Amino acid sequence: TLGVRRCLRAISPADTVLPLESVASFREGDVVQVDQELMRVLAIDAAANALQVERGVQGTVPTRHSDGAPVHDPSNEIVVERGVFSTEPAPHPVGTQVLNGPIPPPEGPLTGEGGTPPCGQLPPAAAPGITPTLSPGQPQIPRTAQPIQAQVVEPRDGLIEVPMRDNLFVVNNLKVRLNQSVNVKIINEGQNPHNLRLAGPDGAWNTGDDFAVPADGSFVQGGQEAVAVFMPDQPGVYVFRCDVHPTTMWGIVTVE
Ligand SMILES: [Cu+2]
Repeated sequence: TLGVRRCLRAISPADTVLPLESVASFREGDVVQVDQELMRVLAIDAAANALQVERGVQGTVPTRHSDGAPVHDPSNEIVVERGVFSTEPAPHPVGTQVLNGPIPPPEGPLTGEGGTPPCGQLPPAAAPGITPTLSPGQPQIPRTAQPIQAQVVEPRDGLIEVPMRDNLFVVNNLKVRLNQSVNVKIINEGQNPHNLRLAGPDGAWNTGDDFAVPADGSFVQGGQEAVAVFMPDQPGVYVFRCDVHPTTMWGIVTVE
């Protein structure tokens, strides 16, 4: 290890002078370590390359040290055995971080959602998509929901088509004209049952102002489709979801 100097002769417990290869890296007042013993440097004899030391400081005990024992300043140097735990000694560039492992896990949940990624994992990527400004009182889109797409889908010839898979709306940013009825067709391309429900202007699910496809509140089985007529009579930005998958399948309808 760089900076470690070796004793040039064996040191008895009573010795207070350490003859070294070099004293260049030591200063008066340093606490140095030799084996398990700590010593305080009282004076430095540069001409003789020797340290005058107080033995057995900081609760350690003066002991015998063999010829060649390493002397180092534990405040900024460590003596290491290289290549332990079946690893190989390797060169390390200047600036390499030296960690005192194992690294304890961070506080809190290990899901990564709170900004603290689990060991070895990157934080979750920011979800693509937009953050819509919903009309007041609309249900909050859960964090687990599919992203709201930037791509806006409008009716063609009075029909808006919403394909669905397991478990997402293939398009989920819809836009319709105020006071203009539109056929909303959901096409279940998946295996699971799905539907599409707006909470409506009151923001509450399963109330009289809901709009749902199928309109009778049932679900569309895999491979099936359903249509209902939507008559938007209040402008705003409304959420919709699938009642079967209320944590993931969400979208918005803008009425203007
Ligand atoms: Cu669903």
